[in-house]
Amino acid sequence: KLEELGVPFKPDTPVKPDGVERGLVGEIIKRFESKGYKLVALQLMHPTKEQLEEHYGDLKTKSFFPKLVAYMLSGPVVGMVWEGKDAVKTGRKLLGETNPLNSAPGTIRGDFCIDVGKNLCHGSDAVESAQKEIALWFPQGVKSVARGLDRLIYE
Ligand code: FUP
Repeated sequence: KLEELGVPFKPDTPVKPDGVERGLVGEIIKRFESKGYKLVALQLMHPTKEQLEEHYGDLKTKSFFPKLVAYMLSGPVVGMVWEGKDAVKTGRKLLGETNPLNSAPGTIRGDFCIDVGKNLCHGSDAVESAQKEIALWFPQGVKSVARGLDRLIYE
């Protein structure tokens, strides 16, 4: 298991269309780098409707789902995979709460947005979802940099 190997990681589509449009990609990367995480994959992407329906599959029945998909299709996103100690849980702390109005100043959402429907970034909510999301957004695989492990962590 990856966790037993000490390879915790965090993936996804971290920077959403408004973050790219507003020029906040560098700021978001900087916060993860400054905290001490290692960037192991980075890609500007134009997500398809099918990818988004899979990514947000558990939200399909929610009233905001069509708006969410339309927002995510409104421009390119920047997918990233970050690696390091407790990256999933701590990464979500760096992002802030889903609703930016509940996000503390000092978090990405707390500092840069006010609208739940435009909350700048995504972070996987568990290691298991991270693995699924890495497979979805980085089907080519992602190479780990931790502990000199020279291998693909997801193929
Ligand atoms: P998160 O785990 O923080 O990404 O939050 P969710 O999986 O609950 O929601 C995914 C996305 O749906 C959020 F980033 C924003 C959107 N959303 C809304 O637009 N309205 C809501 O009431 C809740 C979520």
